[in-house]
Amino acid sequence: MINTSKRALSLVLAAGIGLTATAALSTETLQDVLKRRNLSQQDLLAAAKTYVPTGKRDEFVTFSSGGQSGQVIVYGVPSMRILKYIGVFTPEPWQGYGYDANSKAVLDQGKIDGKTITWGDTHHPAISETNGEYDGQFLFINDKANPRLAVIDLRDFETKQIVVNPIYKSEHGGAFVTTNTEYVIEAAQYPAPLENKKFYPLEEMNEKYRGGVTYWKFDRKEGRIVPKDSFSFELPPYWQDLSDAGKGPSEGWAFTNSFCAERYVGGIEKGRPPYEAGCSAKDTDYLHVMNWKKAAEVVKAGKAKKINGHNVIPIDVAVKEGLLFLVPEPKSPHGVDVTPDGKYIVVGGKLDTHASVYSFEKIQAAIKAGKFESKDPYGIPVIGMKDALHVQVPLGLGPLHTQYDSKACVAYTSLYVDSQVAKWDYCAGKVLDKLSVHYNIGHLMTMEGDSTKPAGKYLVALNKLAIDRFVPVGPLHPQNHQLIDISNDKMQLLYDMPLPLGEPHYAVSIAASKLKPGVRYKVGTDSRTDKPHPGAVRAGEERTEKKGNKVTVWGTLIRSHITPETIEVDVGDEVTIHLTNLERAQDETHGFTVSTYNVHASIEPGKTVSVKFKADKEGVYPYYCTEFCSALHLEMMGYLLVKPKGWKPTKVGLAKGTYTEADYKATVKKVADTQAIIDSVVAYITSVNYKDFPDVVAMVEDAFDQLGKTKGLKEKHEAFAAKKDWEQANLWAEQIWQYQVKTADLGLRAKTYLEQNGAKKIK
Ligand code: K7E
Ligand code: CUA
Repeated sequence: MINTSKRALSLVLAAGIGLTATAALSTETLQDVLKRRNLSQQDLLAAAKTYVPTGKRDEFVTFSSGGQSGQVIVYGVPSMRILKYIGVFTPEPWQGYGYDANSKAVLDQGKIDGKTITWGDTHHPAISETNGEYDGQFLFINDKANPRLAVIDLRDFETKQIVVNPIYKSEHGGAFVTTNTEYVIEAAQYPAPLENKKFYPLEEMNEKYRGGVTYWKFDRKEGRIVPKDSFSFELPPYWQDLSDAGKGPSEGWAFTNSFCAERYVGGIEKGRPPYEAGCSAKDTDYLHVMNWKKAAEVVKAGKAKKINGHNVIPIDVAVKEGLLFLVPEPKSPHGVDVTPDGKYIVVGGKLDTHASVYSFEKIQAAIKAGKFESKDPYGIPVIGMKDALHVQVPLGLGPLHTQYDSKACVAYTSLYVDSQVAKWDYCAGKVLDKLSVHYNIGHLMTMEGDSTKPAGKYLVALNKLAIDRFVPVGPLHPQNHQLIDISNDKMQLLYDMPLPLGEPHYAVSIAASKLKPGVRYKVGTDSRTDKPHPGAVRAGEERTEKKGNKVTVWGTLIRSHITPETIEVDVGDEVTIHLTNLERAQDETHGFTVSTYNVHASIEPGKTVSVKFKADKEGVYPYYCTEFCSALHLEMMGYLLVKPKGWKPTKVGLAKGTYTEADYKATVKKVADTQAIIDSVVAYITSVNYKDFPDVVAMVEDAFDQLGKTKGLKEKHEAFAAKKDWEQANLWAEQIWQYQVKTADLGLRAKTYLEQNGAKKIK
């Protein structure tokens, strides 16, 4: 114990002296390194474009779908350094997601027909927008396998809500937001009956199976989707795919492409050609053009019907009200992407070599003139392709998704079959450049490339296959995100980043300066509801109560102890432990687990979290803090004692340690010496303009908080010393030193920060 303490103090002191890196200066030149590592000038150029020096930060933050992991992956551009995995549809132990009661409540919103689903197939993240620009407030992401949509708050990067689509069985085309995030758009993929659990045979595909597009109403103030104010279009079974909302002149409208407008039903087992043949036989499918603003009014006017309690606009109502039109699009298309100015809609024809650029103006003119070439079998007016097209541009094989540059009229389209990115001009209709990627690119993404103000600079190719790009790790390869420089006329491939967590279909990037996440919660916050947690307590209010077989603990965490340190229950009790992290310093997270009870919580500064379990096994179970939070982190623990039925104590009093007066005096001296260090640090901090540095102010507050806890302890150890109880005297003095160490630790951190950030002397 004493040795550990000494080491802790020397650590603290070392930090104070401010040990600088004094490694011998390298005598190697840049040329030497290029030679030794077999790098070319071109490599060096690429490295210079991606390298973010130690201590510096990325210019953009990317939110990538985590594919089958059901999570979101956050990384920086251009460094491609992974910053976080956000637990969304799948439990994530580090964050306690699915292992504490509060986050479980979020995952439980995603139950379907009462069934817990612990994974998701995430495809498309979307950042909330204001006037068509990314505002950095919220992130949405879909689950294709189980038709669900999640809301992540970018104030703390936590999942707050999961909504289940009430009428679909799959959901590929989400999430896409309208220009002011009034709605989050989500399209079905595989047609199915819209009524829950209704069975119809495949022979009734055309009559009873339906597709659709859902508009989830988003309440920005609450930061939650409002299911009762949301609605869907009932659509023919055309396998609706991706969507994009109009902007500028096309605001109020949205576009959803589709494939398998053939409505084909495969049946290899019956000797019928498979879906792949029957779904791609015809030359065109349908782009769906929808007036969502007017649709919302139609729903308000009570013209929607309810299916499974959800507002659905029947096809005939949508046609009658002029909400829905079709335009042919070639051929088994995939992406649909509105240009930043909102004038054009670009569709990639997977099996066609062209990108088709539709003109919103022409579409509107045809609608106004009532100029339709036909009606589809469901009575939806079809606008002639020629009447809607601005231009078709031959790009290459397998065009899929399109993203935009900050330069006017410049677009980038992924060519899946060619494994290339095509840079082209959608106004003039010509190809500008092509770059090979590795291999089979799906989506691609430019910085803020979905918004009305793309930032250009970088493009990420989200490739489907990695094949030989990385050190082999078995038959399952990582995914490959390739970073490309698009700031010049010619694109340059810069960097390969393996992503080993699932297949991220799509990603979105935002300027890092637009994100303003907090570093601490208001003390006692349930981060999943953003409301005060009923189980929160302040220091000194900790308690344990037992009512019948229910034991509730109101506890706290602060460096380096958990209060309480003992929890006694009877076997079979239902245990709820509420824990509040009382820290205010940045990054002082504590974790909490109880041996073998499968609970875990991550409790960041200010947060309150509950864990619940049934103490169904008698015995002794240590609980402890799982984040290395301080020098005495390993001591941050306690015991859960699960007593057998009818147990009676057999021994009174805990074993005594052996301490002498000399031990006590040594500790008292140590306390005095440490106080001198603290005083010198305080003298430094208060001699400079520390109040101009909010991070330092928080550290200083926390430091004084820690020091404040020593109040009364001096009297306490002196009283025990007077009674010659050297153990209690020594340990209470030692406890003062514990608080001092934490104070000194914070103080020195503040001092270093001030020195490195140019604090100025004040008079
Ligand atoms: Cu093209 Cu799901 Cu957007 Cu995969 S999707 S690539
Ligand atoms: Cu708290 Cu480790």
